[in-house]
Amino acid sequence: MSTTATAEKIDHLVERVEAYSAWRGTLSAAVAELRAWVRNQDLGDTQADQRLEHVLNLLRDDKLYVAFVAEFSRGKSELINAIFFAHFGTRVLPSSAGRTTMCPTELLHEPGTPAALKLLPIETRKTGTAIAEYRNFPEEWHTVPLDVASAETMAEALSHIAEVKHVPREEAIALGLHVAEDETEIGMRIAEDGLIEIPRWRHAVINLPHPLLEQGLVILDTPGLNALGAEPELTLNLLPNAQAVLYVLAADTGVTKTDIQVWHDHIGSRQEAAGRGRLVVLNKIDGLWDGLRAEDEIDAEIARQARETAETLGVPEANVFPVSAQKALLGKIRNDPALVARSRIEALERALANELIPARRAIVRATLGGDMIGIIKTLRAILAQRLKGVYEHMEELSGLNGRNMEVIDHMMQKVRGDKEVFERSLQRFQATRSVFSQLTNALYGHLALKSLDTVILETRKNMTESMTTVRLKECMEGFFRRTYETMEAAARQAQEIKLMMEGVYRKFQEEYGLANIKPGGLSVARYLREIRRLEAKHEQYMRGRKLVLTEQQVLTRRFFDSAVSKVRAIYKMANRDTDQWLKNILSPMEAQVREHQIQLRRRLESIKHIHQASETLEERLAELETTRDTYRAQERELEYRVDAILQRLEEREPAMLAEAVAN
Ligand SMILES: Nc1nc2c(ncn2[C@@H]2O[C@H](COP(=O)(O)OP(=O)(O)OP(=O)(O)O)[C@@H](O)[C@H]2O)c(=O)[nH]1
Ligand SMILES: [Mg+2]
Repeated sequence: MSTTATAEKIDHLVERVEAYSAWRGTLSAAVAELRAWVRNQDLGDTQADQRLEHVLNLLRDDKLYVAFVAEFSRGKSELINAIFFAHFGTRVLPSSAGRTTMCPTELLHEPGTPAALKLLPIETRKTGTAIAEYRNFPEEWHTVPLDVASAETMAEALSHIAEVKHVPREEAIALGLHVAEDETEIGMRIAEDGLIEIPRWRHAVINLPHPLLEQGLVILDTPGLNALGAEPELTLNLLPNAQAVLYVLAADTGVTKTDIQVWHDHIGSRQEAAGRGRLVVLNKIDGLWDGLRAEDEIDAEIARQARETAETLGVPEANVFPVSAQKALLGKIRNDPALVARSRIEALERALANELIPARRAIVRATLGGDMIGIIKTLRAILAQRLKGVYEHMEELSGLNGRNMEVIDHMMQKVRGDKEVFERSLQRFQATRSVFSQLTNALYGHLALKSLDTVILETRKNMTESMTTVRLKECMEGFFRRTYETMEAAARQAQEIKLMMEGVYRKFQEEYGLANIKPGGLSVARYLREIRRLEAKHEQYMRGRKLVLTEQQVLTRRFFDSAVSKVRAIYKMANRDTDQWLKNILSPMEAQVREHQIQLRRRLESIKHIHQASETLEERLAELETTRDTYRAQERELEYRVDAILQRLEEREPAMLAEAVAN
């Protein structure tokens, strides 16, 4: 990239994303080292190892999502070109008057795979399978190779995103697309040939080597309202998960009725809109540069429009960014800093970086922090227990000094006795394990996908048979209610498991002085929140609506494509989290029990040796001292490594720090 003032500013976003991934990189290097060290020192168990691997996977798969949402022709694609792809020296994503982008388009980089455009045919909507699932089936996608060296051929290849096709009305309905009856209505349009114009593709993925995408940035371009409303996965999945959503308006059209509708459907309530990561872009301000008005008049006009936009949408004025995407692109391509400055794109780019990166760091910090602390606690407990064992044994042996054989004999009896007692309580522990597995079976029973599928089938049957909108609503409500109920039942069951395990832990602690570990709980709050959000979305959609029969069919379809498949995904997630939770709840116990057993055996061994006079007391004590020193060194090293990871995790972003100092 060039070193002009413009390019430096463009690099600002690149640099911040790079700094973020460098942070993530060192973090994962430190975790990987810890893992290797733990293995090497024979410190952890397979559980600790798996948990560390889990942390590493989280770090590796970490992504930053930025989505662009607007009514058609507001300049989303142009804005993406200007912010991210100006260095290609041309317009990469198709952008033109009228509807252009016809399907949601993700721009990302998959390491080790050639640049390509992948397109999922619109017909796949008939299968009721979510886009997310199709990602695992490459053969379902139409693939067009991309030649990144040639901007022209690339732009040509990408023009597929704008493709449409004409189909009979029944076909459009069968695809679950809503057909607009007249100009005022939102939906697929009737083309000149009397057929319905629909998008040719359901979803597009552009795999591209690019400095930002390589660092894990994913950009989501969406089509304007009509095509957008058709794909529930966007509303329910892709947009809510985005760290930043840029909502684009155009200065020449102002805030229209359909703009407002997009805002409500996809950005949602005022509360959500005022929250983090939601930026409003007032595009096409170059339309005001008419060459007649003075510069300060133009600025005043832009300021007025920005203020009004903020008022209309109920967002702080500071969240509204007037820009000219087209002039920004042009200025960057021509290397014209004055034009870039006038386009005001830089303020938006800075805001984007500010929304994106600190938020992402916070998420990584929160998810990882919890995991790491759990792992560290287990490792600390193991070490503490080993040390305790050594000290006790040393004390025991020191007590033997100068004693006669009889005393040693007695001592051996005692250790044998201890071992037997412990083994008996292990049997008791095994017995509790069978209770434990009964309880966990019940827990899995609540969360079983099979039972959910039965509910889904029933709901589908009832919805298909229902004749009225009211009845349809009842079916939907019933579905959500049943999912809440099972989630709540699962939570109760998990609580019971937790209480039982607490009892077991307490007992082992009291009787054998094992570390006092308090198992964490399994929270279903997250799933409930997600399901509630889904229900709210559907309620909002249904509010006050009376549907004719064909619309009811479309709605039923939509409901199954979106809400139901999302609920299923939530259940899957709950099952995975439960697996993890159950492992975590048992593993410290198992690790400690194993340690304790090993120590008892060691004690017995060394007393036996002294008894048989095959080793002197002094030799044995010296050996124990060495072992003690090793454990202490391990303890120090563990703390040192853990500190390094936790400190890294807590680190603030350099750019934010610089900004805080400057202000
Ligand atoms: N004057 C001016 N025109 C712009 C600007 N940004 C975009 N345009 C034009 O507006 C038209 C629509 O831009 P797109 O980028 O295709 O808009 P979009 O929001 O992606 O639209 P869809 O893909 O149809 O949803 C194109 O002709 C652009 O050249 C701008 O800042 N100023
Ligand atoms: Mg577009």
